[in-house]
Amino acid sequence: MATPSSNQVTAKAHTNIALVKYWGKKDEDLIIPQTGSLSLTLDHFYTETTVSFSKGLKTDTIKIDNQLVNQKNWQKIHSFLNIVRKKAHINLPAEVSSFNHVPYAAGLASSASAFAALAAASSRAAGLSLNKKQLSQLARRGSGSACRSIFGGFVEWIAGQDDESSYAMPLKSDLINDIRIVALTIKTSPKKFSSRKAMRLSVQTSPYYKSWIQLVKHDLAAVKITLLNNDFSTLGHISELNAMRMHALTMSSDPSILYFNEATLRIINSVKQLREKGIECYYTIDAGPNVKIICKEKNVSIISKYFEKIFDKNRVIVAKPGSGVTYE
Ligand code: 2P0
Repeated sequence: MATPSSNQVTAKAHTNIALVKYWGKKDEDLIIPQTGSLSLTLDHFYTETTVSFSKGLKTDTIKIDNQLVNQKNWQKIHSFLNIVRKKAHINLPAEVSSFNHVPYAAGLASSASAFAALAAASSRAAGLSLNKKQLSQLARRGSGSACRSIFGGFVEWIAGQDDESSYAMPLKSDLINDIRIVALTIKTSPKKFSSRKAMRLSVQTSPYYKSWIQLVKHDLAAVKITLLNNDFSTLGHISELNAMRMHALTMSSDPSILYFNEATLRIINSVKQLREKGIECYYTIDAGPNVKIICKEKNVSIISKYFEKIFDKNRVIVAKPGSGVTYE
């Protein structure tokens, strides 16, 4: 049995961008996805979280960026901490303080880095000593994409069918040295449909959902081959198509959800124009209007400058591959 501990532990985790997307669960409670997915962890965006368990508290005290969280977020994090307490056989309230270095407007899921950092800090503070696979399984319970942020670089989330068999693992590829993400942050208002709600609607109402399951099997296998062969062009091509097909699911669900806005379409067309000019780049889009451009290091400067002319300079953020979860 783990020893109850009031030791304060701080962990840091980076966010990730999916190249083959996770979109839909087969178990809502355990967060078991319908399909596997594949991502790249990014260096620029991260969450740092400090956790201690203490007899001196009446209930969990949770702050994000120095502010007490609202009831909805408190409940979500409290439920996650209950999983940790159960595993560690402790019954002490926690003090959690988290800082997000993920610009809200970047449209990069802070829930991935947030739950990866919380899983690492809370489990260790509770006296558990989990390996990275176990941390990935635990982070998944907070937010699906968080299981991938335990690891750095390219990461595959193996869908599995239960708590034990659903986890992420790192994938090796020399492409890691050269791949870059240019994130274009074009939107600041909160989205109407959370990913969680939107993916549930897609599973329940999109007539194309069954095809998506087959498609992802194909895309995952194909992307893993591109990683082995250092084939950036095919990796970019598949990532771009996979993103558009995920959006076809949201558009074809009832109610129909369109995450794109005018700026999104403008950037999509710009990426195509850049490609026609011989500057190799591809786009991917998550559950929001922001676009992330996948390119090689040698083209970062020309792509950044191109978009800095259209948007503000501070809306163009260049990210490199990032590391997995670390402790301070
Ligand atoms: C992904 N997204 O693979 C996909 C692509 C957004 C678009 O994972 O319900 O916050 O907490 O498991 O992980 C965002 O969804 O959803 C996401 P939950 P999560 O990155």
